[in-house]
Amino acid sequence: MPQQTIAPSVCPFDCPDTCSLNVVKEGGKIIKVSGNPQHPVTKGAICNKVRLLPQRVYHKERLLQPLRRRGPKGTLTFDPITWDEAYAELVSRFQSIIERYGSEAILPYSFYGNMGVLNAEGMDRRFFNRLGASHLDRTICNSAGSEGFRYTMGVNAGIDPEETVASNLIIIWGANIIATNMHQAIYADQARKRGATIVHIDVHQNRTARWADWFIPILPGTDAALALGIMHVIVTEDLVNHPFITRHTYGYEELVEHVQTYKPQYVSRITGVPSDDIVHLARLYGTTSPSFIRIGNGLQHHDNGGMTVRTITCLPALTGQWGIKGGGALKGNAWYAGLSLPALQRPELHPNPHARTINMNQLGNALLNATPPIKALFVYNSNPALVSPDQNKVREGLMRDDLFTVVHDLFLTDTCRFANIVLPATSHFENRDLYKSYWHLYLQLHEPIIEPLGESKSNFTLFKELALRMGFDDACFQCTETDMIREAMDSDSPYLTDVTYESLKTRGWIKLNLRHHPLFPTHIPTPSGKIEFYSESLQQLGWPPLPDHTPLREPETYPLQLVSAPNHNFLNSTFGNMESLKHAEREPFLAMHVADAEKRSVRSGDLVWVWNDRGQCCLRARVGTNLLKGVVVSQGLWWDGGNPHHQPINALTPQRLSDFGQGAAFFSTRVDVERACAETSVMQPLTEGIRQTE
Ligand SMILES: Nc1nc2c(c(=O)[nH]1)N[C@H]1C(S)=C(S)[C@@H](COP(=O)(O)OP(=O)(O)OC[C@H]3O[C@@H](n4cnc5c(=O)[nH]c(N)nc54)[C@H](O)[C@@H]3O)O[C@H]1N2
Ligand SMILES: Nc1nc2c(c(=O)[nH]1)N[C@H]1C(S)=C(S)[C@@H](COP(=O)(O)OP(=O)(O)OC[C@H]3O[C@@H](n4cnc5c(=O)[nH]c(N)nc54)[C@H](O)[C@@H]3O)O[C@H]1N2
Ligand code: SF4
Ligand SMILES: [Mo]
Repeated sequence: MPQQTIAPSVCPFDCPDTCSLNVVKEGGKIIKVSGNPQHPVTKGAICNKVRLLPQRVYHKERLLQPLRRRGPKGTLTFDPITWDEAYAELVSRFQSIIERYGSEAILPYSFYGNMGVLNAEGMDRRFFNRLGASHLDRTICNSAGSEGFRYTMGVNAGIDPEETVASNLIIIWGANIIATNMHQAIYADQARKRGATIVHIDVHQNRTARWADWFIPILPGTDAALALGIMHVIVTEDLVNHPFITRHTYGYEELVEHVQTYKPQYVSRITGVPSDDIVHLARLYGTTSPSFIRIGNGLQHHDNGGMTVRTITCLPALTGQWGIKGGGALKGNAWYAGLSLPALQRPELHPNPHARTINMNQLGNALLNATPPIKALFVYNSNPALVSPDQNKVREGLMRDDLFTVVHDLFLTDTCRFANIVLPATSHFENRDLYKSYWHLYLQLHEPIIEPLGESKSNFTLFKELALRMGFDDACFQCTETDMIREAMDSDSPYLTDVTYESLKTRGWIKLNLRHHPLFPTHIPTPSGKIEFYSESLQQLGWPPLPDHTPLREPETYPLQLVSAPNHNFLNSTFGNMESLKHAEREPFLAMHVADAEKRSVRSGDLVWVWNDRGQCCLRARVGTNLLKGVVVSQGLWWDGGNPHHQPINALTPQRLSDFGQGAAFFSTRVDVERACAETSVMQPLTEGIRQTE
């Protein structure tokens, strides 16, 4: 029997849990991936999709060599080329674009398809800074809510999730954690065994709703009103913690005055939540300690997402939760890692301090209308032809013949259909990297487990080699991965004291040291040094200084509100090409309320067109009562593989930006729905669409 070895690894995907993995190798190949039982958070449990990683790494469609476009854009007609040829073409195209249009005509487009610090935000940033490219504002995911949280707490950082086993009330608010943060659900289950109650507030009765003790369905974009209604009851019934408020908060008197109008009946009309439920929830929250709110990303993919998160973030202070084990809130914890971004990314290499910034949520407009025009787009760690809003604009832009597009990925994604050059990327198993989590508090080191497959290269290697080919002789392009990890860790963050590269290398992971500098509730980094119910910073910017509810901005031309959430078995669009996981999700669907379906003669199982001015999409109706009237929900970013009859779900979503943080407003979309004729087939990739040559 061939010898088996086990190597430690880290899950690289854009998921809060950042699990520690055990990888079994046999004959030099990875044959099994499981959760590391030793890791304090992972404790041996991982999701199904990552257990299937061996299938993804050795997938027959994995890209193994560079490709150059032969046929028209929109098709997957490519010829293989060598890396030398690919580099030569990139260098000559970039140089001639810079000569004719200036370096800002080149735009990187990336996100966190791989969360490794070096491969997601390291050597690439150095390269594009040195090149003088346009900056990309990477705001597609969490920027609105992070900024909202900051206005209340001074920083976007919450409690240690390991402590939530001690909570007696857990509110999962706008997060589908059974799918998107499974270890938070495991902690909540442990708390529940001790008697804790789990409440889930969402627009859709999804897996998390079915697992929770109490599911509260709500109309999209109205959660700030619900939070203000809870405050109204808590204040009126004097369930507040006065000593805490006096010592640690700013603006309580103004808040009390402000929430007078948010009476349960008024809030009920806005939110669709019955007033009895509002009162019950408020009393539960007002009388249970420690209580914990897990603030999800669903809340902030709205026009009013920043203010919504700011408003919810005010709740724990009212009952004095901060500082009690298991009390408080958590939206994201990436801030604690405190890595040195300037050392990693070297912003001073950029020749133009005033270079323009393009918001990634407005890629469509940028490709079509930016002046001076974007002439080259370099995509890596992302799949904009599925994930960016207003897809028809994005794709019209990507179809431009005068746009030179390079895509670096492991697979021929939908974005590759628009590429001039496609470059093969390694999987994270083939890389050395450093991982932080945006939820738990462990830094983890990753050593390569297998050699790069075929001719694939990591982002780190690609951008380092490309820099040398461009003639960039700066020392920072000579460094090794280990050098770069050390540079990133060389920071004065109090949470990194005692965390050295050597200690990480010996142990594999290290917990950030929160005890060295506890924030809550005594070191709140707001301007007032207190938790701010009243924010003068917001006032100076022309926003309401107090937490507030504002209606969504999408004109009411179309009657239904569409929320296009992620699904359980994909990770954004990653894994959308794996048959077993597609099979588990069955097909793209649209959940709709019976009343809305009856009005349109739609029955469960019918195909429906979902449309608005931006586009149209064909989905399978699932009719029921698991969401409120007037709301429709889809799940997953499905590959469309160039099927000319169908558009992806993001064909419907707007390029509008959220109130704070210039974030995406995916879920503030309005649509109408109509039964499709029987011959229409639901969006499914054409199988030939994912072959290398047609
Ligand atoms: N399995 C899986 N895991 C993932 C991902 C994935 O695609 N699949 N994606 C990863 C990424 S990048 C992220 S950002 C996170 C996201 O994970 P979460 O933080 O869970 O956020 P979302 O899944 O975007 O949305 C959460 C929920 O918000 C609900 N929602 C939408 N609008 C509203 C609203 O106005 N009010 C309320 N109360 N609820 C609303 C949606 O129905 C959805 O169930 O998950 C990560 N993990
Ligand atoms: N309608 C709607 N749209 C959404 C969302 C939603 O909920 N609804 N969610 C939004 C959110 S929160 C996010 S974060 C974005 C996510 O959007 P993206 O960041 O684009 O995420 P993915 O779709 O997973 O695409 C990541 C790509 O990176 C590739 N990749 C993985 N590792 C590497 C590597 O090491 N090197 C290179 N070069 N490539 C690699 C993967 O193969 C994959 O094709 O989508 C957003 N879009
Ligand atoms: S995707 Fe999330 S839950 Fe699954 S293994 Fe990775 S970090 Fe863990
Ligand atoms: Mo995200």
